[in-house]
Amino acid sequence: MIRIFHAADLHLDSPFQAMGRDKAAQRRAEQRSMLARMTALVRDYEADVVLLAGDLFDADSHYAETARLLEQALPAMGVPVFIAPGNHDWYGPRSPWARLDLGENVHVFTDEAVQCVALPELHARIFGAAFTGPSRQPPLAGFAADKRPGVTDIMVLHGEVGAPGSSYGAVSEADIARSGMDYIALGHQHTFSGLRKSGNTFYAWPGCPEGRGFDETGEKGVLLADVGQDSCEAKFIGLGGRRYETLSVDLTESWDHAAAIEAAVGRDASRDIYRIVLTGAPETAPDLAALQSALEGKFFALDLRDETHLRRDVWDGREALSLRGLYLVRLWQRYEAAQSDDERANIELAARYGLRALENGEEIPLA
Ligand SMILES: [Mn+2]
Repeated sequence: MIRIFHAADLHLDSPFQAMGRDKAAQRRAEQRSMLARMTALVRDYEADVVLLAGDLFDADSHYAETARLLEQALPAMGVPVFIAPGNHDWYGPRSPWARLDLGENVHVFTDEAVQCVALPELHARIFGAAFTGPSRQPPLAGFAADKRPGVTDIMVLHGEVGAPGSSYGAVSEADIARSGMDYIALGHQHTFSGLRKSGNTFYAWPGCPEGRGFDETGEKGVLLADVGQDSCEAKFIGLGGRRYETLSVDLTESWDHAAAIEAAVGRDASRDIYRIVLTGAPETAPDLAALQSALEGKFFALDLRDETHLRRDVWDGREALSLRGLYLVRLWQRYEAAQSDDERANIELAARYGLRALENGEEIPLA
């Protein structure tokens, strides 16, 4: 039985453009701190081998701090570490992988073809391949290992499963079944796959160990897999980083919009990054600026979106002989003539902003 620590898609030094400069720098520092947490986990769980399945860097340039921490963290793991460069951190003579001083225990696969490293003390072989450019041909096309009795075969690979024709190293279930591997440690897709099996080969991808955007929501982490010949037990371990979450909150019945949002979140989100979409037909339009400041401190970052609709009765005042009435009459005519829901929603938005401008005597900036 071999105990594997399997992580992928760290995307260190991501730009975090949506956050503003200070928070983006803070997020990059937090990404770097994942390395020390991973080293601690490798040691705590007494892993035999570490497999890092590509896209450790977000791009081919990186900050000096990141290189230094990687050069410390990987040797400190104290066991063999295998890296299969991906489409974001592909191997080339001038890539970070060729420049870093990673230590004796670290093996970086540098070839597009599958290579093999024997670990006789573990009765195991570690196979792997690299991206050597931003895309690549299917890495396992036609590949089958020559099996040896009593030897556990494990592979680390960056590639896309279930997407025939993908230029990111397409891997099919038939490729996996034919490979002869006992376990394939994959990377590329950012959501944990669960433990899967094709033929006699177990495989999984852990997803990214920390979210970086609203397409990477929920708990993120790494995998610990105990692999034998014909057996595999895998455990997902959350790394405890900041979480991205998206949530929609219906304000139809709500008078206190901030309270409604807090109730819908229902947990301490002060470390996390939320996108909250406001929906429904509230009596009064949500005031995004006021909500943003009322909720400051409840989230690490909050992205509020207003998709509420005006109540029909807001149109009622259009009969009155007033500026408000005249304004609503004009918009109502356009609302009735509108051809699509999108158009109607835009006209409702115009009504809402217009009414608030008329009532408050000042312009409301459009979000
Ligand atoms: Mn990738």
